[in-house]
Amino acid sequence: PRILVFDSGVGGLSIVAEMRRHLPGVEMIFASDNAAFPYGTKGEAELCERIDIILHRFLQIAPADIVVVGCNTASTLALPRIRDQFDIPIIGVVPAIKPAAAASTNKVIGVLATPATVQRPYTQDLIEEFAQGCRVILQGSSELVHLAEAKLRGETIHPDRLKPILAPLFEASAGPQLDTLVLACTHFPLLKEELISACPYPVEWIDSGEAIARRAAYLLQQQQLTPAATTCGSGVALFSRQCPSIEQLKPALRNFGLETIQ
Ligand code: DGN
Repeated sequence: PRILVFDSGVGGLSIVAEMRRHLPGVEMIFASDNAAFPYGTKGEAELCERIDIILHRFLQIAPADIVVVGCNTASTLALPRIRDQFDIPIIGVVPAIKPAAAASTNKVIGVLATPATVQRPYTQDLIEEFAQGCRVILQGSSELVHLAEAKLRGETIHPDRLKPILAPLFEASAGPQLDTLVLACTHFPLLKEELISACPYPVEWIDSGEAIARRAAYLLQQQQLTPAATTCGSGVALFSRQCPSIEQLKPALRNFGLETIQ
């Protein structure tokens, strides 16, 4: 079986990593719309139009059994219309607010995402539906997306660079402290070590990766596409634009088991 994970940048790789861990025998296609990076700052109409065009193109090159929209910014906006257009299962990655609300002892959670995701009605609906009785502190950052991209191109990211981004989540206020943080952008788990070091005290970190891999496993089983349990599946990275910085990404892509780069 073959799963295509789609994002505008390297964020989709955090999802590829979870797929590799849970479904080692599956062939992975990482499809990056790097020509339109970053999605987090695009207008809604422009983004919807772009996703329609590029997903069709990627699926023409690499037909897949399942598509994962490995981007919270795109999923919280365009999932219904993507599902309308394709007759294969589409898995969206959306903020893991429900498990975070359940895990939080103090009932104070933080959501770290792109500025677009924190503003989406979809995110507000998740909070209303699943975080009743919780204080939810939202923080949008595009800079973290760029820092994750830089890290995967080989740059060292000092945790001090992340401290000002995290600071608003931990600003003192009356009442209990934040104890759970949702990584609601697929780029951010790629910076988890640095984020842990930059945090003023230990918190519980929650992202959507594992749940997405479990959902994919279930859907494959339903289609009776069981991956070989022992063999290691191959991997391909597709880019919508060829550019020199892909060279810098190659070592990281290989670490995610993506050997062929097109
Ligand atoms: N990785 C995307 C997300 O999960 O929202 C953000 C990528 C971007 O283009 N900003």
